[in-house]
Amino acid sequence: MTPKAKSPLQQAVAQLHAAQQIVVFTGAGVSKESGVPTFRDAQTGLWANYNPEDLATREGFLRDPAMVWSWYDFRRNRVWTVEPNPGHLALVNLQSWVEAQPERSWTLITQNIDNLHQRAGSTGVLELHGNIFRYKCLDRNHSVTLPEEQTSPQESLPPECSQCGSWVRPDVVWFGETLPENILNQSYAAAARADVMLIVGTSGVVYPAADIPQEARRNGACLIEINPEPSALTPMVDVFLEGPSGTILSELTEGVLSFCPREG
Ligand code: BJW
Repeated sequence: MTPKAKSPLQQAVAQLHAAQQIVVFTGAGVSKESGVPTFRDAQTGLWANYNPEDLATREGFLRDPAMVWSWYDFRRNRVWTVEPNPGHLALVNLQSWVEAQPERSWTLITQNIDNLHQRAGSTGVLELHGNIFRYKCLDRNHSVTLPEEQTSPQESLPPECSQCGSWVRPDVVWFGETLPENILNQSYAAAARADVMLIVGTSGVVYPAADIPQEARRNGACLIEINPEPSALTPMVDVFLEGPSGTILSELTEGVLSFCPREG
C-alpha cells in the first residue's frame, strides 16, 4: 500500500520539528483577528479618502501634522483596546517549546508596530518598523515620553519636543526612511542561518523587509507561509498554508508539540 501523501500542514509540522534554527517573520495579517485592520485594508471613517501610503511619510506629516497625528492616535487607541489573538499566543507556545531545547533557537521578526506579540508574551521580538507606543521628535530623533492616554478627541497638532521644539511623531518607520540598522542586521543574520522560516500575514511588498525571507531562501531555508491569500512571497515558498493565522498557527503549534517522528 502506498503511503498517504502528507498534507501541507503535516509537511510544515515535520519541517519545524526537524529544524534547529527557527525564524518567524510576521506582518499585519497576524493581528487581523484581534480586530486590527491590515495596512492595506480599505481605510474607514475619517481617513476613508486617504491612501495610508501617503500618510506614513515625512512629507504627509509635514503637509498636515494634525491629520497624520490623529490618524496615529486613532490607530494607537484601537490597538491599545484589542487583545492578542490565538495566532500571537500560539507563537508564544512555540517559542517556549523551542527555547526549552538547547540545540534549537528562535527569532521572531515583525513588521508590526502594534506591540501585540510582546503583549501576548513573545520575547526578544525584532521590530523592523518601530512601535506606535514610542515617540521621537521629527528633527533630531530625541526620544519623547508621553502619557499613555494621549488621545486627542479631535484633530489637534502634535506635541512639541521639549529639547528642540520640533514636532513629536510616532517612532515608526515611514516610507523613504531607513530601518533601525541593528534590528535589520540582526534580522538578516537570523534569516541567513534559519533552517525554517515561518512567514505569517504579510503582503511581502514592502522593502527592505520583504528581502528578509528571500535572504533565508538564498541560504537554503525551508519557507512556510500562512496567509488566506497568496502574497508576493508565495511563489518562492515551499509550503503554503492557506487560511487565517489564528487558526493555522494554533493547529501548527499543536502539531509540532505533539509530533511523533515515526508517525510523521
Ligand atoms: C492575513 C489575515 C489573517 C489578512 N491571517 N494573514 C525596493 C523595491 C521597491 C520599493 C522599494 C525598494 N526598497 C525600498 C523601497 C521603497 C519603499 C517600499 O518598499 N515601497 C513599496 C510599497 C513599493 N520602502 C521604504 O521606503 C523603506 N525604507 C527604505 O527603503 O529606506 C532606504 C531608503 C531611504 C531613502 C531613500 C531610498 C531608500 C521603509 C518602509 C517602511 C514601511 N513602513 C510601514 C508603515 C509603518 C508605520 C504605520 O503603520 O503607519 O510599515 S508601511 C506598512 O507596510 C507597514 C507594514 O509593516 C508594512 C508591510 O505591510 P504588511 O504587514 O505586509 O501588511 P499588508 O496590509 O500589506 O498585508 C497584510 C497581509 O495579511 C495580506 O497578505 C493579507 O492577505 C494577510 N491577511 N488577514 C493571516 N487573518
